Amino acid sequence: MERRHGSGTPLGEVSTPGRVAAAGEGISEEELALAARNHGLPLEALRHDVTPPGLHYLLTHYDIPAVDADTWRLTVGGRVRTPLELGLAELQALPAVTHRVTMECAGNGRARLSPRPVSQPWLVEAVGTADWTGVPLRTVLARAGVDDGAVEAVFTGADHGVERGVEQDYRRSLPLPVDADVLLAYAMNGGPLPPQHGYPLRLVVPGWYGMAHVKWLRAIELVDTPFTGFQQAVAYRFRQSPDDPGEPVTRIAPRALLIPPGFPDFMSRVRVVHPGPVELEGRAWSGYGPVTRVEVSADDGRTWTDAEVSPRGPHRWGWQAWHTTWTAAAGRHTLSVRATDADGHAQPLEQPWNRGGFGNNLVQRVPVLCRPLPDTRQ
Ligand SMILES: Nc1nc2c(c(=O)[nH]1)N[C@H]1C(S)=C(S)[C@@H](COP(=O)(O)O)O[C@H]1N2
Ligand SMILES: [Mo]
Repeated sequence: MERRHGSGTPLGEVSTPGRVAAAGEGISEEELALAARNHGLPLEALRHDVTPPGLHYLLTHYDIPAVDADTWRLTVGGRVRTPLELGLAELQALPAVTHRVTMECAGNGRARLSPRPVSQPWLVEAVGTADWTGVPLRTVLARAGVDDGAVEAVFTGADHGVERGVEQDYRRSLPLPVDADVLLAYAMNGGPLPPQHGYPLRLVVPGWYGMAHVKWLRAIELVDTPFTGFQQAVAYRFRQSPDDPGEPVTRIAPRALLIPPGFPDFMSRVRVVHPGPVELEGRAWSGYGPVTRVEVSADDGRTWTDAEVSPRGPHRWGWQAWHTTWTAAAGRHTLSVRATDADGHAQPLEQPWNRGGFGNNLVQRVPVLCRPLPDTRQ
């Protein structure tokens, strides 16, 4: 029988299957527990070009592992000519690069799907932008000398858990050759990686959804057949049914987000503005290329006007700012925003559904109440 509101999973019953919520089923205590650990970006923090420490979204499947950087080593093995074992100081002695990268969880938007896939219940806030510093993965692979037969690199984190009955280290692969901008990052925004973001080393795969950016990286293995581990072949696939092999989740679909204007009502978080011009601004990004168009609607998607979009500038993988002015009239409104990228990918008004709730880039809708200037100030 499917357990709906379970708290206190009996010992031995840790093979919680992937499932979809029943019609009208609320967020369970288990989903709430995940949401309390894995926080999103407060949307007002979209105002920062680089997300300040602590405001970047966070997603950790298991526990943040205890890693002692003095004894920690990165091993590079499998189909290589020279297996390597590198300490942090050795990695830091190699030529470093910094990339500004917007990272987004593949499950962002999941809680808005109907029926709702039961997992970390993101609305739209699972995103952040950081300056990641480290060594290009290619530099380290070149040192190890990749065998001709190698087709993928498999990345293993130091964290361990059980997921749908499968006990595992968090592990993901990338096809070879890897993009030049893929990084082994040991610094975030100029400082050491915080524990929750992968200290002492993580993979950064610009343009790809978060699951590819393996945190607490401890091993890289070159393999001659495609990796079929849980996070690759079972999780993170666009499937319609449990037995559908599905397509792998890879690059970030375009999305624009609006910094909710005005001020919020505490409980509902409905925005309140006063009549007159209201500056609307936010960020937009896509893992396929620059965002070329951002449109805003103040009538729940019936009519759209173009916003001004900043060019991407030197940061190929970072989000772009956009802004426009809206003249608010008294009453209730729904603001929406949508992005289109240079490849022609755009955000849907009706989201195609998939079982894992991945890549849901449905347009954001922000209810706004425009009320006359207040009669009382508390
Ligand atoms: N080792 C390890 N790496 C991981 C994860 C994890 O649970 N373990 N979560 C992944 C997922 S699903 C996402 S969205 C990103 C989140 O990165 P952040 O917490 O630094 O924002 O890390 C990815 N890398
Ligand atoms: Mo994620």
